[in-house]
Formats: sequence, structure tokens, C-alpha cells
Amino acid sequence: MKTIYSDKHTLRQVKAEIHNGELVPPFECKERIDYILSELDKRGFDKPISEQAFNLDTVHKVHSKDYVSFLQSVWQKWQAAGHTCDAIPNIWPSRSMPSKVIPSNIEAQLGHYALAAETAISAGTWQAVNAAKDVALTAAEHIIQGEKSAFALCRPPGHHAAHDQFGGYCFLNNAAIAAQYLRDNGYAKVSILDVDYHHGNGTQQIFYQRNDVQTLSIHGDPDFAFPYFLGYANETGENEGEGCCFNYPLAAGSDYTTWGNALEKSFEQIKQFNAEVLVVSLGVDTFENDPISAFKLKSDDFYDYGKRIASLGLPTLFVMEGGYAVEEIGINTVNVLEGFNSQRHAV
Ligand code: SP5
Ligand code: ZN
Repeated sequence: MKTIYSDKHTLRQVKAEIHNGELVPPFECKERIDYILSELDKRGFDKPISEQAFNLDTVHKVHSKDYVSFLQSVWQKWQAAGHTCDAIPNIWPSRSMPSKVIPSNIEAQLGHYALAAETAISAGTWQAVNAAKDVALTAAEHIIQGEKSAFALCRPPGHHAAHDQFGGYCFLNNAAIAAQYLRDNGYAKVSILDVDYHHGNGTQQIFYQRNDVQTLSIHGDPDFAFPYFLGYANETGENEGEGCCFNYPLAAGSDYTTWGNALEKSFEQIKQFNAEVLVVSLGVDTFENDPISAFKLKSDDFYDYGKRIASLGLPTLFVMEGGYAVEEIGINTVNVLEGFNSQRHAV
């Protein structure tokens, strides 16, 4: 399996995130990628391939144009307003003032385009975000060219990024962009299986009214886990998309047996949908020692579910999402990929 990677991810480096009421070093840090690269190398995977540059055509099919321009210009506007620290949203058009107006003030614009406050923006964030989308599209192109699998080592992650909002460490929805590109290049039906600990709210929202892209997410029940306001089992899609969205919210403390049962249920839906290609939003924050999550998966479980995903027999694009137990992120991520490969070579 080929890995696609961009060293531009290092351009995104923020000072802090708001966590439990204080500013702490960001969980979503650049060292995450170093551990994954080093584990891939150690286990004999091919040397990663650099991303090709893509224009914004596919991006504009899943995100609004005004949102994308905001991402491109926010840092410059923030600086022009005289600020030198990272930009952090702090006010929203909330329930008691649900305005659609986009004020000219950059602080107000941050609130308009943010869905959470933990995600800061720094110089270089757009360059990293844009490169991550190129990584996802380059990997999708490999699938289109006939590769049976590919690994898009994206950073920052993408699955919380909605049609016109950032948050949860995400800006452009790399998995959604890849899925759209696959749709536009010969694949009629795409399933996106999100195995990150957190609900893939952005991916769900983007495809909620569509029947050509099925979304499935296994995650901490939003009653107690981020993003709290989406990801419940009764969300099933809307209009043409009715019946194309599946959520598997699980209790805190869920182990691999419980998690694996949800995985089997998602497989039944993927088969019933007749997916032609699978995009996996691969977050490994389901790991027992993840610092911000509450599932109990062990490192060996990642290998096992990689095998199970391969048993679907679909061309599969893995897109990196979360995982914050930094020293184990390489082992857990590469376990999924190696498990997948072992099964593929067996059939
Ligand atoms: C891509 C991804 O995994 N994003 C995750 C974003 C989570 N951001 C906020 C998490 C708030 C969690 N609070 C948990 C407290 C645990 N003591
Ligand atoms: Zn996550």
C-alpha cells in the first residue's frame, strides 16, 4: 500500500488549545506524523510519495466558496487587525441571536465559520490545510488509476470540517473531498466509514441529503463525547439521502468486542448499499490510552480490524484523522494498514 504525505503539514503549528478550561499544548501536534512515518519505515512500507497540487474545483463541491476564501485569508486579516497571537474563535451567532449576517470584524467572522473554540489558527495553517487536501486527492487518484488501496497521511485531519465551518482540529474535510473526487471519476457509489473516536459530523452534514455517498460513523455517544450536537443513532439522512447515514454511538469504556459488533453492523450496510469504493476516516483515538477519549481498544485490535475491513473486498482509501496517544499512534495506525494488507495478500 502506498502512503501519500506532505511535509507542508509542519507549517501548521499552533501554541495552544482550550482544554478543560485552560490553555494546553495542542493534542493535534506535528509529532503525530513523525511517529507514523517512522513506524511505516520500520515495518518495510514503501517510502511515502509526495502530493500533487490540485485546484479547488473538488473542494468547492463540498465546501462553500466563501468559507474556503475565509480559510485562505483569515490569518492575513487577523494580522491586519493588529493581532500577533494565534486566532481563536470566541463568539457565535448562537440560539438567542441566530444571525446569518457575516460582519466585517475578523473576530465575528471566526465565530461565523467556527463550530468549536479549541481549534486555533496560525500563520501557515492554510498552506498545511491545502496540502492535506492534495494528499487526499493524490491518494484518491491512485485508487482511480487501479491501486487497490492507498493511505493519505493527512494533517490536519478533516472529518469535523462541515460545509462552511471548521473545528475539532479540522478545516477542509479531506475524506469528503476524496469521496467527491472518486464520484467524479467513475465510482457511482462511495461509502465513508469513520472509525475515529469522535463522530464525523462534518462528513455526515456534507452528504446528509445525498444518496451517492453513504456515511457511517462509530464513535463515543455524543451525549458525553465531542462534538455533542450531532452523531445520534436517529440521524439517518434527509430527502434523497434518507437511509444513507448510519451512526453507531457507543458508551464510554467500550472495548473491542462492543466496537467490533458496531463494525459488523456497518459492514452489512456497506454491502447493502453496493458501495464500489470505501473511504476510511482513520482515527486511532479509540486506543485505550488516548488522552482525550474513552474507548478501550488495544494495539492488537487495530491489526484485527484492518483485516476485517479488507474482507469487504473493496478498493479502500485510508485517510488519517485523529489519535493523540502520540507515542503509540504509529503502532496503532500501521497495525490497521498491515492487518488490511495481510488479508489482501491472503485472498
Ligand atoms: C480529529 C479529531 O479527533 N478531533 C477531535 C477534536 C476534539 N476536540 C475537543 C475535545 C474536547 C474533549 N474533552 C474531553 C475531556 C476529557 N477529560
Ligand atoms: Zn477523533
